[in-house]
Amino acid sequence: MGSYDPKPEHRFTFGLWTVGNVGRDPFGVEVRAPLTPVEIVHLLAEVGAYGVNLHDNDLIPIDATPAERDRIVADFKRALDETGLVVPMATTNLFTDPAFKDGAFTANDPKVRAYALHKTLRAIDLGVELGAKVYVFWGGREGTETDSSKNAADALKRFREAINFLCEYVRDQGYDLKFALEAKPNEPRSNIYLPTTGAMLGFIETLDHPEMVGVNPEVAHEHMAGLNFMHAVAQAWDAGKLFHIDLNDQLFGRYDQDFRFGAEMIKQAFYLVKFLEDIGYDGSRHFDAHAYRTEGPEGVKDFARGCMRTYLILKEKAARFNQDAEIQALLQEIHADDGSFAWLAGGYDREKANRLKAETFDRAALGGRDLRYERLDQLTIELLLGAR
Ligand code: GCO
Ligand code: MN
Ligand code: MN
Repeated sequence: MGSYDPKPEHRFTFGLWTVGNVGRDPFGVEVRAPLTPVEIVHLLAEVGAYGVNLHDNDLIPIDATPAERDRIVADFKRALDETGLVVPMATTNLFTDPAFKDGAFTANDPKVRAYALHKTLRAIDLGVELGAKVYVFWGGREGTETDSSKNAADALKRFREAINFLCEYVRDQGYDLKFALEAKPNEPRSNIYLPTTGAMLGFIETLDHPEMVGVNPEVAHEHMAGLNFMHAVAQAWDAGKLFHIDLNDQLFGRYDQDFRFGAEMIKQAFYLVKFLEDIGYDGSRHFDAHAYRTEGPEGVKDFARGCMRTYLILKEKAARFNQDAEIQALLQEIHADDGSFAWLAGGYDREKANRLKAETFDRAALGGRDLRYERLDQLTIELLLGAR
């Protein structure tokens, strides 16, 4: 058994807004005292994180003067130097201020759209100044309650124009920065545009610089839509677009929970970690979650340590799965191939099509094969439960 101690090479990161969450919800006020960004950096260093991510306004209040901004950034950089923490990702808060109540890049008011671009240009500068290499776009309010208010195709066009503009800005500045689009189906809007990672992947191909833009899939967001998160991640990886990932947990059909990674759907979390480790994903493992509202300062640390520890335990389980003789023998049997159709590989040609049409298939034999997936799944469960 491993030590499960987080190390920099594990690339565990947290947002300022995650461990800094004060426990406000639609029904209740804050239950925890706010921490300053500098305090959060020290907390994350204490629990063993590698990096800290931020929205512009997690660090700099929206109404700060230029002098206040410079002092805050200097203090923050000093805390990073003292602790060795890095800032791999940055993003823009385009959802808290009432100016964004109808969205940001897709808002009906052109002045709001211009303000959203203005705010994002400045936030990109800040992110780059702090060393970020990935810039996330989560369109929390890019949507509708009533579809009478906005044409959905116009909204997509506006969103595309904004991302194109920002890509050109990054190129013009010579920044080493990639964009990662984060989908969410609802909350805080009733309907958010581009609601799933798959939708984002389709949208990216319509941009002027698709090579600069990937996705930031989040466990909770795909679960809110009742989808298999690992499958979404696999599609993003297959497309070369897995630029970042938001880890947390969420039951299907509930409110936006943002629970500790692996807190609820442990089997799904296992397949996800196994996938990321098997493919050698080398980006941040970012926890976009927060402690239960019942917790105080110690509970917040329990939460943060728990996210990383569960990831590492599941990583060890994935290695055991890959080494388990019985599981591997079953998989070999399941994936057995007598090579009789090897000639079909390598794409289409007319001769292959004709040969295939002339083949006869023993459907009874195909359907009669026992697949042993029950046994395989039970072995997986026993491995997860520590019984093997
Ligand atoms: C949410 C989102 C956000 C974003 C964050 C970074 O459900 O609120 O997951 O936490 O990830 O704004 O873009
Ligand atoms: Mn979320
Ligand atoms: Mn997120």
